[in-house]
Amino acid sequence: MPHQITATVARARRIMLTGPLDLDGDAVGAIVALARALRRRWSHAQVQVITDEALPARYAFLAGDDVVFERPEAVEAPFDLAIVLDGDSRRLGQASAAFEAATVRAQIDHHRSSNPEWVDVAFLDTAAASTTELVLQLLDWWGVPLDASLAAPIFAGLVFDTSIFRYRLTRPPALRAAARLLETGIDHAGIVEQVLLEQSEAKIRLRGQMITAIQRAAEGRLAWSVLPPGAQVDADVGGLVDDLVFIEGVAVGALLSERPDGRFKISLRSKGAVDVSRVAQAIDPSGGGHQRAAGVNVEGPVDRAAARLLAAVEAALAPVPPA
Ligand SMILES: [Mn+2]
Repeated sequence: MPHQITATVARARRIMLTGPLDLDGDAVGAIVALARALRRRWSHAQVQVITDEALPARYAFLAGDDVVFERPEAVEAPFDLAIVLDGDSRRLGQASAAFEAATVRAQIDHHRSSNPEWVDVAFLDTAAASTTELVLQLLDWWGVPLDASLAAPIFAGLVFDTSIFRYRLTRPPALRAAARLLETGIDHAGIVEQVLLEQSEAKIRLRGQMITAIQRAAEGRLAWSVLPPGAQVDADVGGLVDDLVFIEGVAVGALLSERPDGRFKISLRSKGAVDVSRVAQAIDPSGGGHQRAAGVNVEGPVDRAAARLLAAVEAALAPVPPA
């Protein structure tokens, strides 16, 4: 609840903000907006952003010079409070030690798979379109005036997670929030271009390879593909899987890509009939996400990863036997 996290924040002097592996537009936007808001509301607080990976270049314009994403080596002493935004505390990579060492551990998130029992203080709302929407609620709760430096990262998270207000989790509060954000004068079209539309040539070519390698399974209701080895290193693969689920007759789209550590990331999308956050967890308990968008990392080789994917999707698509 907002009042619980507010009381926790007000008591803390040294605060760590972090996000899960594979930082996306919502995680970065939420971290940046919250860091700025905390410094304005509680000027005595020292806010440090600690993440496993460096800030992805695509989002550098959101962070500016004032919000620095530091690696876990930069941590000198335990924090009074550590807050994970937009994901669960078990996916922090090397930032995990600093998170766990904090006196109080908190989470602000909208994922269905998050469990408030994993942290001391949780502000979770699965109805929120983005974690940045929850950060906006906190700003209002704290009386921090909304300006363009706060509105831009909040808007970035909102457009990233709704894919520019297309997904079903776009509800009236998200659109009302968007109107308020635009009233601050942010360059909303520019943010959409930088966060979502602009892509590297490598990614466009990768999309071609993914499309060429499409396979169908589960009586055609699953469309899946595998990216060539090393693709994750060469190009940001986020969003490619969307192309697979919007093939006619397909219920679930899945994309396998090899991670730098040799494991495979399985990205899942659903048109709605299948809850892919459950499919992800059926593949491996570490998986999770949303009903229509989820993911899980599994061991290779690729044939074994694909077999686990196909088994889980076929089970999810199987008709329920009559009672
Ligand atoms: Mn999110």
